[in-house]
Amino acid sequence: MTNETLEILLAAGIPAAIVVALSTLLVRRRRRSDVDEAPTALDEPTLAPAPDEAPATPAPAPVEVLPEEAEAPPVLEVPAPVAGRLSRLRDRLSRSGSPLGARLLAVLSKDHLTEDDWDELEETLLLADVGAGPTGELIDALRTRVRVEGLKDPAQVRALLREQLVALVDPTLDRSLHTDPGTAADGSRVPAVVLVVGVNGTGKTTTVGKLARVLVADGRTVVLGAADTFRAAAADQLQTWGSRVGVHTVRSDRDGADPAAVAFDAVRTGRAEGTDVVLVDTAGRLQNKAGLMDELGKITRVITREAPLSEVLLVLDATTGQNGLNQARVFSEVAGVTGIVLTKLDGTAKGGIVVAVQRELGVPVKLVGLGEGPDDLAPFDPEAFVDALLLG
Ligand SMILES: Nc1nc2c(ncn2[C@@H]2O[C@H](COP(=O)(O)OP(=O)(O)O)[C@@H](O)[C@H]2O)c(=O)[nH]1
Ligand SMILES: [Mg+2]
Repeated sequence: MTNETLEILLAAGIPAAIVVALSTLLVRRRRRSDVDEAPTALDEPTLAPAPDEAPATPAPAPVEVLPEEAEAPPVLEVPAPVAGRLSRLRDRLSRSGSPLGARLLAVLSKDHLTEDDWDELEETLLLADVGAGPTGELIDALRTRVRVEGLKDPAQVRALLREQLVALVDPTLDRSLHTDPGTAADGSRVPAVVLVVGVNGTGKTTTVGKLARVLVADGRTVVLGAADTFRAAAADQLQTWGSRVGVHTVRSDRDGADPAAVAFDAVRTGRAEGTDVVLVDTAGRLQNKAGLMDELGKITRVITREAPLSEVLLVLDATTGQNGLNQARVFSEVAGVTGIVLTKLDGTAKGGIVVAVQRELGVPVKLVGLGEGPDDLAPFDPEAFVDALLLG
């Protein structure tokens, strides 16, 4: 029950006690509908309406009298802590073939490095999607250091390679995710708004779901916006993620609704409810640049009428290499990307894409996807990443 309704009822002479009783009852009913709608597994999306669309009258009561516990809020999952998640990458990389770092180390550990060895190092870096420019820089730096200092024991080789790879990934970039609520022009509090964009299938919805969990674990309140209105299944998928951690999804009840309208609704809901963060999931149809520009442009325009955008995260599938980079370029030109989420890093031995994409777009990788599990999203950290590449 909103304050406005409360005022109207009070003005109509309805005693405050009755109003309060009524609103308590409504809150209870809403909780009950949450319980009923909570799906049990990821692959069992619910078609039930979002809690806010729940009918004012509850469904007919079951014959059996529900025990008192049925009134309790749904059992929510407790997301795993975020710290240390990137270390899981090590195991996953070792499962996906010989990782970049191990191959580099094998060559560098030779007693005497020939020109062929340097060529092999260069080739290894290029094959791992590091990109021509950064590869050249790394080879030059390594050659200089090897010439000046010589390389004696394996620990020294490893330390040198680690240092050079960390420098290449660039530890100076600001990788923090901006999710603090802000202030509107009129001085009122507005939620942080995170818009998630990228090509279809890269892992946007999954990332929004995982990110919601991270934020909830951090004590934030979150609203999800299902602005991929192309398929109802997309909104179901998002809603399922949200409901597992008690997060509400704003969605449209029909396919093909205006994504900008849903995004706007989500942000307005977040603002009205005093939510900390609104995460907006989008469709990734890359029909053509003009169409994409129209759609994303409209979404950003309507969102910023309610609250400024805190982050525009571009989701990129690490397994798609150069092709992914080309797509990323289009999105970054259209959407003003502030951070990259590199997904499916568990499925590739080519960690070099981190370097290439940052150089290409001039935007830091902020998060990485390490698997399909609900807590397989980690904040990106150059040192932990390089350590995973070097397997120890
Ligand atoms: N292995 C792996 N799979 C992922 C990761 N992120 C997403 N996926 C999978 O990629 C597929 C597409 O994800 P989805 O979020 O629906 O992509 P969207 O179309 O961009 O929203 C799903 O099967 C996800 O489980 C990841 O980090 N690792
Ligand atoms: Mg999706």
